[in-house]
Amino acid sequence: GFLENVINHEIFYSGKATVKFIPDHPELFDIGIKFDRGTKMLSYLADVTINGNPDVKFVDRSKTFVTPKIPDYPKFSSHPKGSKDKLSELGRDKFIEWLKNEKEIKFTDTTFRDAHQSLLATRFRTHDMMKVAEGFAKNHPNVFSMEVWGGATFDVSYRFLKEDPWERLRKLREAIPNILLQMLLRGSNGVGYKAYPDNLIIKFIEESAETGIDIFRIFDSLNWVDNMKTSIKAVSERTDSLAEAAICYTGNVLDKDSKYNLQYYIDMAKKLEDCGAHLLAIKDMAGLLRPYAAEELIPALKDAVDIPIHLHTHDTSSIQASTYMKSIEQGVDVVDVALSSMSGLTSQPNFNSLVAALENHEREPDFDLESLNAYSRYWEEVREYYYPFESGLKAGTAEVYENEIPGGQYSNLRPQARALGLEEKFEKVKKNYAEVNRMFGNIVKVTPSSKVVGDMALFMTSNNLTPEDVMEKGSSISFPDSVVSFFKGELGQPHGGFPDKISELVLKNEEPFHDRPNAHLEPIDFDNEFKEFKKEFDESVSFKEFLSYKLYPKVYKDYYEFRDTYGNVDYLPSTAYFYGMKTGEEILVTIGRGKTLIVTLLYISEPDEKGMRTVSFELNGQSRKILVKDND
Ligand code: 3PY
Ligand code: ZN
Repeated sequence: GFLENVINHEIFYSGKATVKFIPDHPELFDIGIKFDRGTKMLSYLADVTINGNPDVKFVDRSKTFVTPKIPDYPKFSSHPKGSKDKLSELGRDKFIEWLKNEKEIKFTDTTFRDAHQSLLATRFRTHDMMKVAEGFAKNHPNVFSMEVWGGATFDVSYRFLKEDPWERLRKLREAIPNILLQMLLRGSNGVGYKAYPDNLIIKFIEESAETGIDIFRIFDSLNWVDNMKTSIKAVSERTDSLAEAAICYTGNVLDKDSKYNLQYYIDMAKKLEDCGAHLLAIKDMAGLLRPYAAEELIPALKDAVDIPIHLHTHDTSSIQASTYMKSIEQGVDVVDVALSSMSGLTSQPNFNSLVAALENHEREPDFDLESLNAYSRYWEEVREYYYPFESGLKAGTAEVYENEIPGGQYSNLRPQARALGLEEKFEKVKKNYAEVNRMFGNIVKVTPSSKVVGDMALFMTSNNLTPEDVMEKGSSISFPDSVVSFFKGELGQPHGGFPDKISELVLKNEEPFHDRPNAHLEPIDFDNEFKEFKKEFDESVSFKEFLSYKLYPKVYKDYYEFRDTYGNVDYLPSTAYFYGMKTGEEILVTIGRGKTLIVTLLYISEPDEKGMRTVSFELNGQSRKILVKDND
């Protein structure tokens, strides 16, 4: 309001304001005044320096950071040709033929998506990716694809990083024009945790392809193919991108009594091929595909379908590199890996080490290991910025065969447990996770079905409930929302159906449905709703942002308000974004081509009687002062 306009006004703060200051400056009365970019940015820096970033629950004051070294690359020469060029040249069908005929094993690098989703609760910022994106693409054009988008990155960008994920994709596409960019799409659940109207999913796919996605990895959290068809069809009919349909792997395919046996995977693979998938993915989200199981599964699937096979796993057990070796021997076409320093444990197997392990192998890939190691070192140093988000898992664990917790969920489950005061009972939470899975009929567990199981496990742990308690007293238990929604059929139908008794206990008198959840949702009236959206926000918001709003109304609105107050924080270095600045510290903020701001934090005053502190900066040589309330 008025007072803020006065105190933040340059003239007022420079001490040059005279009695004529207010009458001479009518804009001070414009309480809707939009501060300029610089002031907004300084307001953010002042606020995060004084009050911290609300997303950072613990700050280690003794922590120091080194400046990550960006590997050299040819800045002025064009990108060498890569898989993206190949796809453009050959078109989809011939590209697929080419891939199947390649002897060399292909690698998808997940460093920009699943690796940090699974190790650091999805917190990597675009800023840190952009420093190496172009160089990596130029130095490593042999990468088959880079998984850079989708999964949890979409909402986490808005929610915690205050970044526009579309902008991330646009920038990455620009920096990486030669390598296929890949995203993870949760079928009818889009990049969300529930079903959305079909026409929203279709539009989302179109816009994603237009912004830069070449491969859509599409899965359903219950392996229910009906939930995947709309997406596969949309990719194949409305874009030039590749539809990679995924089978989520669960249990142990060697266990002949399991309902997820070899025949189950063969049948599903055939169905997906019939839907028009260009590639088949085996999505082993918890890292349960054991080496000798892969040795059976891969050739069986190669026999069953004609499309290339792309294998994805998480190294939670620490043995998954051997699963890859077995799979490579059995003719798998592509495997997912992450650069060394972002690999292992709940992330993907180690890219660099696999390259070394395959030296002189008949399927040896062609990578410069020294250069890969340099990129790994970059991420090793950058990873330090994200220390509050480390999962705490220190070594591989065979417990995962019992609890089957997906890698991406693991790094989130502990903070969730902590937030509920259950950190001491984390062992119990994991045990309950397995109990809930049994109670619910042994379902596929991956976002969002994994969230249902996780919510129930946390619920049982905090209420000290055993499975027997739940079965006995269930009629008087009010189950978590996600659990009720699951039993209603809102995520789709699990293989083998819902177990009767627990369904009745959860649903009480509600009727479940058995058809597609999306069939129960009103299609979106894009013309009218987009108009209304612009009215509510402002005329300049894009259609893509409207889609974001339809996927995550509250998250988008919060992000919009944040941006309105603080402007674009993407430009800030991650240290400043998460921890603010130290007195005397200078940072460079590049806000556009050739446009760099130099910001120095000069001093912070003691709080006045109202708790307000004055934070003094120098911005490109000019002194600027920001008043912030100290919330302590
Ligand atoms: C996601 O859906 O975000 C996943 O990574 C599932 O494995
Ligand atoms: Zn994964």
